[in-house]
Amino acid sequence: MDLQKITDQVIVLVKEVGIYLKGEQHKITSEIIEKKGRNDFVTYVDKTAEQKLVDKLKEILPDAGFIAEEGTEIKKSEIYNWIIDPLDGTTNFIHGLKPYSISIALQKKEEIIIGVVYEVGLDECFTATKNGGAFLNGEKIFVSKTKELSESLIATGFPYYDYSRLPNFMKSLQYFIENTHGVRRFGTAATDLVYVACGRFEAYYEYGLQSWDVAAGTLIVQEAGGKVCDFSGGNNYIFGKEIIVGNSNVFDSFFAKIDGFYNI
Ligand code: 2AM
Ligand code: CA
Repeated sequence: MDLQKITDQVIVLVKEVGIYLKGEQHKITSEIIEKKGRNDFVTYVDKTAEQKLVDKLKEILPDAGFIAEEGTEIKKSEIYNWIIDPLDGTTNFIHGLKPYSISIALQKKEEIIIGVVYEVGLDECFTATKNGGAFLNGEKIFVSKTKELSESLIATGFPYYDYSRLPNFMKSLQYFIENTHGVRRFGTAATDLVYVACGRFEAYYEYGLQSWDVAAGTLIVQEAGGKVCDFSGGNNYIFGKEIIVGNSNVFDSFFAKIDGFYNI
C-alpha cells in the first residue's frame, strides 16, 4: 500500500471539504440561528461534510470500514478503517470562531498508519504516515525542545459532559496556571494535538474525548517526536477517552503531575 499516495489524495479531499465548511460558516447569520437554531444548522453541516468525506474515501480504499462522528457508516472492517471527524471544534464553528478542523485517520488493525488534520481557519494541513515523519503544508515539523514545564504552554479542554473528575481537573488547572507559561483552551482536540506536533504547545491533556477527535493527531504528534499516553500511562488513548501528550523533554514530568491529580 502506497501510504504517501493515499495521504496526497486525502489532502485534496480535506481541502475540498474545507472550502464547503468555510462557505457554510459564512452563512451563519442571526437569521439562520433564529430560524433553525445553532444545533440544527451544525448537524446539517456535519452530516453533509461527513458524507462528502465518506463518498471519496470509499473510492480511495474500497475495502476500508469507517468509524465516524456523525455515524454515516459504522461498518467496521477487519483490517483497514477510517476514523474521521468531519468538523472538530463545532462550538467554535457555530460561533464564527477559529480554529476548527477536519480529522482523518487510517487504521490498520490496531495501528494508525495515516493521520491528516486540516485546520480550515488558517488553511493549515498537518499530515503523517507511520515512520514517515510529520508535516505542515508539506514542511517537516517537530515538537518543541523546551525542557521545563515552567517554560511550557499547555493546552487542555474543559469537561463538557462527564463532570465526575471536574474537581481533579480544577486542581490540575490551578497547578498549570501557577507553574507554566500559561494554559490555552481552543475547543478542538485534533488541533490541540497538531499544535503540540509543530511546537506551538509543549503539552496537552484532556478527558472525555472520542476516537475521531484524537486518532489522526496522535500519529502526527508521535511522528513529530512527541509522546502520548492515557491517564494511567498506558496505550489506551485512542478509544480510552483520555489523553496526555508532550514533547519528549517535558512528557515525563507532565504525566507525573496529571497522575498525581487524577489517580489519587
Ligand atoms: P467536536 O467539536 O467534534 O464536538 C473540545 O474539548 C473537544 O471535545 C473537541 O474536540 C470537541 O469535538 C469535543 N466535544 C464533543 N462534544 C462537545 C461539546 N458538547 N462541547 C465541547 N466540546 C465537545
Ligand atoms: Ca470532534
